Amino acid sequence: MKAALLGLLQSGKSTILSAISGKALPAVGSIAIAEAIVPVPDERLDWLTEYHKPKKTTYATIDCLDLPGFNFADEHGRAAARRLISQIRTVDMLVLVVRAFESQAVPPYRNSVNPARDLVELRTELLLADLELVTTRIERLEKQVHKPTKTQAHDKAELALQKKLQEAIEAEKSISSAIETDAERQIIKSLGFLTLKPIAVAVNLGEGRLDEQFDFGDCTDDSVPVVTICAELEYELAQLDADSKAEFMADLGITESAAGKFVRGCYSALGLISFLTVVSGELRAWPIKQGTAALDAAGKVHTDIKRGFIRAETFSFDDLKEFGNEKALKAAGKIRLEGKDYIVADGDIINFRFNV
Ligand SMILES: Nc1nc2c(ncn2[C@@H]2O[C@H](COP(=O)(O)OP(=O)(O)OP(=O)(O)O)[C@@H](O)[C@H]2O)c(=O)[nH]1
Ligand SMILES: [Mg+2]
Repeated sequence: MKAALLGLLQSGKSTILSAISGKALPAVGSIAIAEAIVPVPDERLDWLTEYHKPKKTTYATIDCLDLPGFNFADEHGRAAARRLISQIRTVDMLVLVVRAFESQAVPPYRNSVNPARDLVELRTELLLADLELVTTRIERLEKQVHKPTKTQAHDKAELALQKKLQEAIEAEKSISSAIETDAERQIIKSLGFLTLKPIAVAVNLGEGRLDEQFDFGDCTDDSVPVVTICAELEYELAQLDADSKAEFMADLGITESAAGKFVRGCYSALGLISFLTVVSGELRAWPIKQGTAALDAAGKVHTDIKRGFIRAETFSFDDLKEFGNEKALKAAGKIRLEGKDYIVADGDIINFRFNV
């Protein structure tokens, strides 16, 4: 799973990513896209590690791209932003980082700190980048459809669809509102429209505003997860050893780590849940889309397991924790044998029975 962190200049993207991934901050003024792996905190895995004492525990991870900040205030900045944007069309989701912190040391974008305005500007620019892509495709397809190529039928279908998308954007509607069928969705899938990607918003609050909720009002819809992070503080906490960090967090009243909040936002935007396995001494969390059937979940673990799927021996983590051990679970009838169509639930611990 790949996410791109993007935002306006100096909103705190690199500080957040460093705090949650442990990777060093990029050099000041860096214009390259950096990459960091964020481990997905999971208290269930922590508990199960104590319980099973596995040889290895593998947490899920999110691969995060840290983009240099966008500056749409001048032409040079706009061109640089467009180039960067064109490089993230294959990511699974976007995390829009907006600045809400005040600081004498960091000059604010457009001369004032205004997270709602910044969010609107970012989303508008993403839409404009998509419009540019639509326009380029239309120009190309209009030339191409007259040629008797193998792809002519497909090209015609795409051209009609792109024109529909163009109309929607020009009427200030979303691209998704103009896509009516799965076939249409399939036609443009590989183009990676940014405004079709799930998004989460991370508000960088600054010190002293811990656990503050942030309300964007009308400028974002309710389905977009908004997480609040005090980037600099989290960055400082990340430099401490585990014990001191826990002590400081308790003193400051921080109940959830920045990584936890960040990942929760991403999982919610993507509609992900996790199931857990213990195979050959390895305890592992597997992220899947909500609504995934057992057979496809098996395929995540190994294609052989999917091919030879017999049954998914399943129980829930919560039940295991409540009953204390698997023997007690079995006695209570809490271990189920599920078939290939069973919809996997968050926190299911699954032992796939298979035969190849
Ligand atoms: N006071 C304060 N300063 C912060 C906070 N977060 C980031 N900063 C400072 O703001 C500046 C920019 O932070 P970065 O994390 O580099 O922001 P960025 O979005 O990656 O910046 P660009 O990649 O240049 O766009 C740095 O000087 C940080 O120390 C915060 O929560 N509080
Ligand atoms: Mg940066």
